[in-house]
Amino acid sequence: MHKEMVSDSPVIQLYAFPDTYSIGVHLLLEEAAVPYRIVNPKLDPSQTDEAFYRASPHGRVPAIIMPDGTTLCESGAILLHLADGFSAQQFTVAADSADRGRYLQWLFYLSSTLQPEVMIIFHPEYYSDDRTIQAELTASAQTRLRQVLTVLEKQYQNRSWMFAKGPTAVDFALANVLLWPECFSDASKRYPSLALMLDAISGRSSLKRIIQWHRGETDVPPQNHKFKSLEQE
Ligand SMILES: N[C@@H](CCC(=O)N[C@@H](CS)C(=O)NCC(=O)O)C(=O)O
Repeated sequence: MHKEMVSDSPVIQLYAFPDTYSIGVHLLLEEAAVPYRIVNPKLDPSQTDEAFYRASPHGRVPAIIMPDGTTLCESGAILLHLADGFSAQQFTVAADSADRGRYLQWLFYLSSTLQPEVMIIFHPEYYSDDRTIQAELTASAQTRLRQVLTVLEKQYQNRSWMFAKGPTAVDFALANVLLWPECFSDASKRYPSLALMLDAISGRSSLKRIIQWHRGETDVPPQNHKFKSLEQE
């Protein structure tokens, strides 16, 4: 985490673009009903958007600037940090819980084992210029993605949330990827628990607006709304 300057915003600023790894963080902020605002960063090689590159040295979204000026990037770290910081601790597995290690394990699994396969599926051209090889890379990444989803499916044990206590950062991070048809279309029969979790998140009236924006179905980025919590619906 990085703290260099005091933010001029009294609310959390979320650097985001639609339909990216910003989705999970955006959903969590909305669900936690904390004030936030969406900022679209300027991505360019000369890094003219200094505030953004301070928050995200690798130049990727999501990143956040907290009201006290603290910055953070990497969706998993942001989700963990935010969820830990919310006073009710509703969306995290507390540090003194017996489940904390398992919670961290699956958050890291999503970043280090799931995300590389997703990257190949969306951008095989990063790995080879040859279209035949690109097709092979995509097919093999899809095979490995199915293996990852099978492992995750077992963790849910026919529940909507990975942890019995309710939705946590892990569910929001995973829902981000499952919302991409390239990763999860027609998969609900094979992964019924993951589909249950995705339905529980995407069926929420409050969160539907967020998902619509990420899908390009509305131009207005939803921000700073307050809604009932998942538990109340
Ligand atoms: N491991 C990162 C991945 C973030 C990422 O790849 N973001 C993409 C959008 S989905 C991005 O900002 N790409 C812009 C670029 O690479 O120029 C995370 O979980 O936050």
